[in-house]
Amino acid sequence: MDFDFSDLNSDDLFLQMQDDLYDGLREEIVAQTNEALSRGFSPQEILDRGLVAGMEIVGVDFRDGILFVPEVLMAANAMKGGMEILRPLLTQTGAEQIGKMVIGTVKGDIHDIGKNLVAMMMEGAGLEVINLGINVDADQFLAAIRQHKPDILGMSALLTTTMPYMKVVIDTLGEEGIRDEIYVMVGGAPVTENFAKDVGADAYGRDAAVSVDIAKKHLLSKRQVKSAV
Ligand code: B1M
Repeated sequence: MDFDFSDLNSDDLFLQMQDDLYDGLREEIVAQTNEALSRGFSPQEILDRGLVAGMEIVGVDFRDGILFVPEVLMAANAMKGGMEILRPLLTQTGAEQIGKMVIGTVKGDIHDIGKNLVAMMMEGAGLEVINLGINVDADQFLAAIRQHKPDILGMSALLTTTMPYMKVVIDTLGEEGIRDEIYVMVGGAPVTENFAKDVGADAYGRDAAVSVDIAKKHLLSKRQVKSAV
C-alpha cells in the first residue's frame, strides 16, 4: 500500500505515528519511519518522538484497562516494524569493537522491545552483542557467559514479578565463582537504581542511551586498568 504523509508537518507526523502505533498499524509505522528518516530526523529522535512516545500511551491505557493484550501485541508488532527500519542505522558502526555483552530478558518475562533496543544501540556503540532473547533462566545466562566470555551481562525485566529473578542470576554467578569477572547491568521499566544496588548489580541502565554510556565508561576503565598492569 502507498502512503503519503508529505502534507503533514513534522510535529503532526510524529503525532500520527503515536496514533498509528496505538492502533497497531505496522505498515503505516514503517512508512512514517521512512518518511521521518527522509526528512533528516535521527533514529533516536524518531524513537523518542514517535515509537517510544506511542508505546508510552499504550502502556497507560493497558494499565487502565482500556487496551487488552491482543491490542498491545499489535502495537508491539507495529513498533517492531519501525525498529526493523532503524536497526541497520542504530547498529552500524565504523568503530573498532570495544567489548562484548550478553543480554536477555529474565525468566518468566516475555517483554523484549526495550531489551532489543538496548542491544541494537550497544552494537551501534561497537559492542558485540549476544542476545539470548526472552524468558532466560540462570543456567542459560551462565552457559552463554562461559561460552562467549563477555565483559558485560545485561538483564531486562518489565514485570515487578520477574525483576527479583535478576538476583537469582547474580547469586548464581557468585556461587559459580565468576561474579567478579563480569560487569552486571540491569534495566527495564520497574527497575530502579536502588533495586539494582539491592540485588548486587554493578549498574542500572535507565534507558538505552544511558546504558550505552555506562557500558562505554566501564569498558574504557577496564582497558585503562589492563594497560596500567
Ligand atoms: Co506488558 N506489561 N504484560 N506486554 N507491557 C507492562 C510492562 C505493564 C507496565 C503495563 C501496565 O500495566 N501499564 C505491566 C507490568 C505491571 C507490573 O509488573 N508492574 C504489564 C503486564 C501486567 C503484562 C502482562 C502480565 C499482562 C497480562 O497477561 N495480563 C503480560 C506479561 C507477559 C510476560 O512477560 N510473562 C504482558 C504482556 C505484554 C505483551 C506480550 C502484550 C507486550 C510485550 C510484547 C513484546 O515485548 N514483544 C506488552 C507490552 C508491549 C507492554 C508495555 C505496554 C510496553 C513495554 C515496551 O515495549 N515499552 C508495558 C507498559 C510500559 O512499560 N509502560 C507493559 C517500550 C520500550 C522501549 O521501553 O521496555 O521500558 P522499555 O525499555 C526501555 C528501558 O526500560 C530500558 O531501556 C529501554 C529503551 O530505552 N531497558 C533496559 C529495558 N531493558 C533494559 C535492559 C538493560 C538496560 C536498560 O540492560 C542493561
